[in-house]
Amino acid sequence: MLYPQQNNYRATFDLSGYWRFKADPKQQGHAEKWYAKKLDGDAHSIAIPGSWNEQLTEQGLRNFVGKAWHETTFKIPGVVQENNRIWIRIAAADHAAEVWLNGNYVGDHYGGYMPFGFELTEFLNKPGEENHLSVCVDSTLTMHTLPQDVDPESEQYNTPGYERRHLFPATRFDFFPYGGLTRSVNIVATPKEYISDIKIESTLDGKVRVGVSSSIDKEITVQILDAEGVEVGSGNSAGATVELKIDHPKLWGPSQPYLYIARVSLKDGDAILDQYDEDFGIREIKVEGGKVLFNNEPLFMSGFGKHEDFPIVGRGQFRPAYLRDYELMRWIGANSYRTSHYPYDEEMMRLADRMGFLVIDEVAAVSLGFWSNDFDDLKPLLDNHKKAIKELYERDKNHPSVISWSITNEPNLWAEEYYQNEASSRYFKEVYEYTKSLDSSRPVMSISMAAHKENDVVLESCDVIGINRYYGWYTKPVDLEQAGKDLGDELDRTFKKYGKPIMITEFGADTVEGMHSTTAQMFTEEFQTAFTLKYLEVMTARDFVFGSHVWNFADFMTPQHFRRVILNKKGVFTRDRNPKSVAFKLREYWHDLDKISDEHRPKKSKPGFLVQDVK
Ligand code: GCB
Repeated sequence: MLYPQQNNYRATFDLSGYWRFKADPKQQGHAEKWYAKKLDGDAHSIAIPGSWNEQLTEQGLRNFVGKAWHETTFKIPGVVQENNRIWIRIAAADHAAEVWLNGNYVGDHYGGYMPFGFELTEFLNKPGEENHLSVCVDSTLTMHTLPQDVDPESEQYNTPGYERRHLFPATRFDFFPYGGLTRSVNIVATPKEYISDIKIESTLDGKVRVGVSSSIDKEITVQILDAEGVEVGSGNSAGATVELKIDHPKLWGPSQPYLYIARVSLKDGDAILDQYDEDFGIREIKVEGGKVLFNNEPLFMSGFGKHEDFPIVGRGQFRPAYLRDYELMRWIGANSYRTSHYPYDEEMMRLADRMGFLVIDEVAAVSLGFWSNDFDDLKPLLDNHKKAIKELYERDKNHPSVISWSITNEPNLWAEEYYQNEASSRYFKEVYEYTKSLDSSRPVMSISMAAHKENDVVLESCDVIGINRYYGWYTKPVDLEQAGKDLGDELDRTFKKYGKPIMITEFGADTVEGMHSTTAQMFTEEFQTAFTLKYLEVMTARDFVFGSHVWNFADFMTPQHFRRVILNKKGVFTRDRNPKSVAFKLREYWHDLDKISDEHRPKKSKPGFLVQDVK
């Protein structure tokens, strides 16, 4: 469903605010029809968008994984309701949602981090009257979902390599399993006949192809407006595709994130039935001769793996923090980041388009484990994996900032015995080919963990390779000379084997701000700096390495575990976004690095104008 937009033909209302909330650990809600009337008993207020774990910690919900009911009421003005279709659009429910309006079942959606919507028109009360909206969100995960998890009581839970029971709450991944309605909820009014999707493809010479889906086959017109609102191209078609040309197009890139608007109208004769403005940028990313080229220049990516994780908010929409994170990335000289390990809020993508950041867009296939050598057994997971990729593609296809799809992060992290075999190899080939069939214009990335090195089956299925490595931290700790050597040797072997450009998508050391030492001492700020600089030295010496993303941008919440001090502390910034010492070194390094073309750098931050900035 298109991002909510208000214009002469469409209206949208944001349902953000304090809703009512009731956890359902005994799963009574459906039988007792909690959706049909106002929640009673143990109901609390909850701010939406937001996850329940951080807001309702003192109500015993800190570690709650399961079903919880959310409700609110709203009214729609008669002028809006009378001649339109009315929809609900939920930008994300982690991880499953069922929706009722005025006691009527409206629909459900499985899969977190993704927008979905349903038509409400037939279930609405009379214009101006109150409507009761109820959403049951379930944060439970299984072996077949993305992200994947297992029932802690099942046999699959414990593998010889690792006891997942050690994590609390139990997860297969290293980030907190927040649940809830984590992003915006909107009511959207569209005309009876409406535009349902827009796909924009362009080439550097200014050719633009706009594909439009709509509720009715009528004439489509497209007007292209430049950043000043001046028309620079137009076209129309009786079918669903309009092709046109912009003369002397301005390209989109980090140094000049130039956006055009495609104004799409659905017409009946002279009458406009519906209209929608979609932003797009003209740019090209391709892999050629072992290099990644962005607008025909070699690309070097500086930046981070991130998380959507903030104090108080947990994993919930937080617009000021999104902006601040981009400002900090600009300050430090980063031109890119990865949405590790799940799709981020579309507000982040929209801002990346405007601020000129390059994004590796990752689906929530994190630390996948396989439980069989038989490919057919993996099909339920494969179906959900493809569905998640399709939904991510549908949502983010027109963002110029999105330059690559990451289809998985570190499969086989838990060292299950069923992995380096034909079933998993075929699994990833299918995922890769499916992604390419949706979008051949962006390179597909697969990201591997250390165990299988250059022989990891997942590396067969990608255009560019991502490797996460922790030599000097998890393996042979402290010895950074050896770490540099091991990393360099592995990089050389991997490039020799595949000839594909490689990026180090993670490397980092947990660091407690304020810890210092004159000798190499894990957890100190000096060690984080030395570790980071060693990795950068090894990578920048190799032309086939097209980027380095430090793990992580900021400290983040994760399940309790003997390896973590509440947070994963590998942040270059603290959880509340203050720099650790390494931030200043990275800043110098990336600003001086001539491998990064000026065209591929977002605009620099301005120095403070009241007092001088800290160097
Ligand atoms: C990894 C994972 C990431 C973890 C990180 C760590 O390889 O991809 O999710 O947080 O290591 O800090 O251990």
